[in-house]
Amino acid sequence: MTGPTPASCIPLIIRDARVIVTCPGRNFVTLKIETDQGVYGIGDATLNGRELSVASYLTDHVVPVLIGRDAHRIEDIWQYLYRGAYWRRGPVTMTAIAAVDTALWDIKGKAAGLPLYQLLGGRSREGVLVYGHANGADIEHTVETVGRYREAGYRAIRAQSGVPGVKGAYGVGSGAGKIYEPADTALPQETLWSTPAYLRHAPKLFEAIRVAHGEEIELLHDVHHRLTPIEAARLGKALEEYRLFWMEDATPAENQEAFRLIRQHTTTPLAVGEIFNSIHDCRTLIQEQLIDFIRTTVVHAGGITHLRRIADLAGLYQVRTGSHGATDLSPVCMGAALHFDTWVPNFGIQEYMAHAPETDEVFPHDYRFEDGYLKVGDTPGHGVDIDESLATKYPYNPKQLPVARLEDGTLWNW
Ligand code: CS2
Ligand code: MG
Repeated sequence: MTGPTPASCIPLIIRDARVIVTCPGRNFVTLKIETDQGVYGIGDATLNGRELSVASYLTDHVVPVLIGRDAHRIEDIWQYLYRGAYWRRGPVTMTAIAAVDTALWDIKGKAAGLPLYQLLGGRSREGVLVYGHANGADIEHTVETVGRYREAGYRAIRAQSGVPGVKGAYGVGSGAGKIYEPADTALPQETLWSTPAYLRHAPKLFEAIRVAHGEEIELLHDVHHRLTPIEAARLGKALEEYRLFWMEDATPAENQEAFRLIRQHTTTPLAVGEIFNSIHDCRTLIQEQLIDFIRTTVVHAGGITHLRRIADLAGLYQVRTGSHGATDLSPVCMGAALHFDTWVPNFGIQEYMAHAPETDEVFPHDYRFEDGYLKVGDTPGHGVDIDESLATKYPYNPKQLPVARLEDGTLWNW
């Protein structure tokens, strides 16, 4: 039986794609894809501190092969950019692919008149549980900041505090929405790290938070790759009585097997994955159930199309999602992530740091915070746009992520 082709199946030919680099508070790279029917989509392509590499990868190598293709063919275009490039994986390539993929899902949603979560399989929950960042110069300050997040309605809070004697320890910087890692300096800032001081300090921080705020609030902590596996095991054990929701990036995870050792020693839940860009980075971690939460995100792990594959693998092993959502991921990534989170069956939690007001103005969006949850709107696509003329008012401003050194000068994991 044949009949007229439904409007939503008519090919949407890509006639233009361009990269927009802007710095409304911090640097963001956005890909905008336009079709011959006037429908357009946008995708986040921001790789903090390496922004221009992705911009060039897109402009020089991806945009030329997109023109003339049917924007509806998301899977085929994904495979074309991944397999077709021969050089697979890596943060630059996968961020570029993610930007295309996110923009194409946005276009498909707009063409169908449906919000993205509907295309993925519909709503699995009413709201997306998020955690905010309580950073403090010392324990007292962090305890106070946790209180402010509770008052604002957060049900889950990540707590970090300065470590006595360790100047510039990770995660302790300026307030909400501000840039807290990159600096305007020509060379990266050199920060100090002392594992013994940190290991003495961290359990005291969580003891003080539980005493002040009770048992109900969910607490998270980011170790930011700073420990060896046996040190991570020790910290996990020491934190067990404070019942963390998770301990994040306890040790670098290039060697996935390292987590076997941590896992043997502690029941503190483990989260990993913000710097992963492919399912192969987390295969062992997931299949051996060495982690509880996988933190890969839309922008750095190949877009919705690839993130879905990672989440499905994780689901087989009761590993839940917990996507990265720091302010260096643009509102475009956040919007797409929230649609994903609204659908994904094995959802865990979503990281959320409010963006600076000027960022929100450049990227108008329809998601909103309510009572500890983020909620997506029903705008077709992912619900985030870019104000291109406003974006031009904030030119690119090169910034550097810091590095860390031990007290004797040895370069360490940041
Ligand atoms: C962090 C990030 O949010 C997190 O968990 O680890 O802030 C990370 O340092 C930045 O996103 C790096 O770009
Ligand atoms: Mg982290």
